[in-house]
Amino acid sequence: MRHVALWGVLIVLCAAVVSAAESTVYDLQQVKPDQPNLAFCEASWSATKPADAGAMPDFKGAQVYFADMKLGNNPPMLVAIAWYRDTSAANRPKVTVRNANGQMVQRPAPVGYKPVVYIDRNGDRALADETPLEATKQEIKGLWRDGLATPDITIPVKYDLADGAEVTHDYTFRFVFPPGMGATPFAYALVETAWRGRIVLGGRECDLTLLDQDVDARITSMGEGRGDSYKLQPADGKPADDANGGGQLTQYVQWDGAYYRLAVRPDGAQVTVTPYDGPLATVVAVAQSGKIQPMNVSVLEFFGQNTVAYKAGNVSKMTILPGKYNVFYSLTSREGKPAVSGSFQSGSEIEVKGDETTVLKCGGKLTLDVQVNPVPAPSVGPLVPAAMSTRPAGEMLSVNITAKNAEGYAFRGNARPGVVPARVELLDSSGKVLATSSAQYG
Ligand SMILES: [Ca+2]
Ligand SMILES: [Ca+2]
Repeated sequence: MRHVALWGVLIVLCAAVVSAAESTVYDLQQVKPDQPNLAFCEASWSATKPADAGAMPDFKGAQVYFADMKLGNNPPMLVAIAWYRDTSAANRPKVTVRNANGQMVQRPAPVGYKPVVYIDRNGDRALADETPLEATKQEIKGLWRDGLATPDITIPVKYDLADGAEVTHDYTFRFVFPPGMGATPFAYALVETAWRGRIVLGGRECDLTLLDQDVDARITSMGEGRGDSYKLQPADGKPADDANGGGQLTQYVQWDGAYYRLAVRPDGAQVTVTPYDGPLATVVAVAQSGKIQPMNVSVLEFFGQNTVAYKAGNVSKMTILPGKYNVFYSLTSREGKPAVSGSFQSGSEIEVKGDETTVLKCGGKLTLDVQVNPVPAPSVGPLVPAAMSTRPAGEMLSVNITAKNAEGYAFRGNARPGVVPARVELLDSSGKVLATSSAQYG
């Protein structure tokens, strides 16, 4: 009996040692992103000055929006963007619009704006004492030639870590204003601070980069909030099998077909990697459908709160973490003739369970729901050319075609050269065809 008891203790000890050894902590370093990291500033912008704000500059009739930006554990930092109208031709941004003949042409926006940013760097809630940061024309390679941007802004950011320690990092970003952007109650930033380090996943070295996508100077994954983003690049340059090389940061990432938990310290300077060894769910993908057979599932992608799983090639089977997912998949003809392809996404979440097999039927007969609605006059937004804002409401129509198969998967769009398509025509009251569109499905 003594022996049995001793074995029990030894087994428990060994198990504790093994699972502790599985987690590896890596330090990451601050770097500048390789490509522009355009981020949407999640702060709430309001035209109302906060009640506790101190002395303000003379904004001279500009449209002003205020926000309290929260960076790391810093106290909220008061920021104002003052939009000054600017009608001088030289400063009006060029926008690309469609002319009456349907050609895309460049012309100056009707009104330009000169945004000026004020940041309460000394934390006294006053902006009159701060140096204004004027946005000037800047080409941002990979994004645009003609937008506006402030100079770089570097703010020391404090973090209270879970172990009681406190660290401070410099956080650098620029407010950026895409071409043609009008006075808007929101802001984009180009975040110049990223975190990078070499980690080992399944015996392979790769470089992990973490990017702040909501301009709060914290790195969080989906489930903890909106989710920042990551990139994984193998050090040997050989792409991994069945991996997400990047995207929205989730608790678990897929690499060479296995899953790893990435626990990122909120300041981004450290990550703990733990291989996932719990139960997996099996998904069998069956391409079934109508007139054109046989079909292959060529891409299968699962989007969940905890992970995103991806597989390309001839996908007939996949193992993924248990959970709820939206599914995206592509079908192609097995023989390649006629060239057939289609991309689809699930209309609702599916749930897959550990140690169980779920059969996913991709394809099937479709039912169509066609909705035509007048498009309201677009507001002048960052991605809507300013010249389009002069269109009256009702001049444009939107046509939404939703198609679902018997399994509830929604049709998104496809292309199939060589086959007579189903055709959708949009007619006015006199029967004149205003527009046509085609949709096909096999
Ligand atoms: Ca101040
Ligand atoms: Ca963030």
